[in-house]
Amino acid sequence: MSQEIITIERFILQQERSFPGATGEFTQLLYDITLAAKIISREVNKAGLVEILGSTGDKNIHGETVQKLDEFANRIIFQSMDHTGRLCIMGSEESETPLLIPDEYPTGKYVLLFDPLDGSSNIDVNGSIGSIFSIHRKKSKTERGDVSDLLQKGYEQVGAAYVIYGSSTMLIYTTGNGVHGFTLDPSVGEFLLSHPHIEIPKNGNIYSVNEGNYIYWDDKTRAYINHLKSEDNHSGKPYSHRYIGSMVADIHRTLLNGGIFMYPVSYKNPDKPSGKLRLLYEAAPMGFIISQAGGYASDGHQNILEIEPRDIHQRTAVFIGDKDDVLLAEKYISAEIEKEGKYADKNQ
Ligand code: AHM
Ligand code: MG
Repeated sequence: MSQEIITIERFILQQERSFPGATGEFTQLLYDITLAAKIISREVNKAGLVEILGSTGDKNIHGETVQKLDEFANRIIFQSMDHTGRLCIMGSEESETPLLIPDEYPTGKYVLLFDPLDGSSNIDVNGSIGSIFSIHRKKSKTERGDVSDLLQKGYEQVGAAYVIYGSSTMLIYTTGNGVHGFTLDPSVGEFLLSHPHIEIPKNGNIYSVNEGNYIYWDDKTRAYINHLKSEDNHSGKPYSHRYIGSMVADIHRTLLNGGIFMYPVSYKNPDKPSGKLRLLYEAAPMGFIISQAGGYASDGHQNILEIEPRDIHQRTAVFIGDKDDVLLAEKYISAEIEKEGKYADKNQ
């Protein structure tokens, strides 16, 4: 007997039924995200045809001005959500200031933060890219929301999702009740359940980091990464290294194969050491998803979901993946290993 086909709509509705008080608004919000994802996926798949259809700023064969894909994705997500009455405010990695719901539309009780097209430097080489979404409840008392609605801790998320535009387009989401994955069947234009109840495998031995930044890391970060590359780690053999340079794709692999993804603090500018990834649009939603799959997300010192955001574009260091790997990273970064006298690293 062939496997039952479950569309994302059916799955989300089934999940909603397990919450007796649910109004359906949240379900609709998730569904709005899937619609935006399908439209972006269609455009991303055309990116290789740029020679034929025209590059950014050009007029294409239809006489339309071709947009940068990240600007296009930003606009599509905003326009898919602004009029629905489900959101009170939005925030995007691409927009410096909060995105307000236009006056002519009603507002609702949810808040959406998103990175419309992450890893966009991969577009020109046909590499995988993604979109990331984080959903909170409205906190402020004002009708149209304010920045306090955006500045919520990762723990307060009620949902998070990412879409990977890879060899297939997949959507992975959590509402705090496990992590589920859907693959877009382009022939019917539907996301179909392909990965129910994803759990990050234990003891994967892959590490993912931009090692070109080695000279900008501190000794603790180097010591941890050297440990993974040594035979002293739990697996008894060096971890394999994989790095796409697209957070969604690197974390997607980590979710399915285990191991750890990192973007540590850089001391390139020693007066202003900094992580690269954005807390609200990247680290917190991916951290929520990985935690729901049995993994853990840290900035090297504390759970990413516990960080109190101060700025909507705040950056953070990221260590995310298998719980044991990330906890060990925390031990190195917080210098506990050093204190235990285990810091000497023969590979350094
Ligand atoms: P972006 O939001 O400008 O696309 O940058 C975020 C991306 C992540 O997807 C990826 O993990 C990281 O930047 C790669 O950075 P680097 O090229 O420094 O390794
Ligand atoms: Mg990004």
